[in-house]
Amino acid sequence: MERVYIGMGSNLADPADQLRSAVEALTQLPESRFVGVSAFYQSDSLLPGQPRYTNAVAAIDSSLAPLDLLDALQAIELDQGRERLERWGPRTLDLDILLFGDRLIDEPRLKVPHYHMHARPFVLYPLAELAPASLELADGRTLAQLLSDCLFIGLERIAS
Ligand code: A4P
Ligand code: MG
Repeated sequence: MERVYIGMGSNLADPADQLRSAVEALTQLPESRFVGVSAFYQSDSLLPGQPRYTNAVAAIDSSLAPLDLLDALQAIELDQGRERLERWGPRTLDLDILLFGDRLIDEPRLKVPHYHMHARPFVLYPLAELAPASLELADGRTLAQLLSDCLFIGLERIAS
């Protein structure tokens, strides 16, 4: 079993409800044990002209192979009505594998750690609720250092 952190985001069709359904689906994953979920956080989209996002991070322990987990997460996205009309478009549900144990994965379909996670407050703050502050994420920088480096702009913590 390896500890896996999953980033969740939604900005369509009642985002908080989408995240709650996603959490329910994560508890049903094969060969995996659900560990926990952060609070939900709201913030403006990085791309202008889109509704605000609700984001959270979940932790699971899993013995699935990384690509099998990716398949399972994409099935959950589709199940919750995700349509890939345009890259970076608004979405009912986005599930990203942030970290998979301490693996570095560089495959066409899967890059881990997830790119840009180390600079995104809507990933780092919820992650910090679940992971140790001493966790090393990028070029030797810890979660604690990355949090103090990232700009905290308009991130609103809401009940989950
Ligand atoms: N893929 C590669 N690595 C991974 C990974 N670690 N986890 C591949 C999951 N998937 C991974 O993803 C495209 C492909 O990435 C997948 O087929 C998979 O094989 P996608 O979910 O279809 O595309 P996307 O989400 O539109 O692209 P991307 O690059 O994930 O978008 P971002 O960077 O997540 O940007 N603002 C706020 N406040 N909160 C947000 O969550 N999200 C975005 C989307 C923009 N602005 C936002 C937020
Ligand atoms: Mg994605």
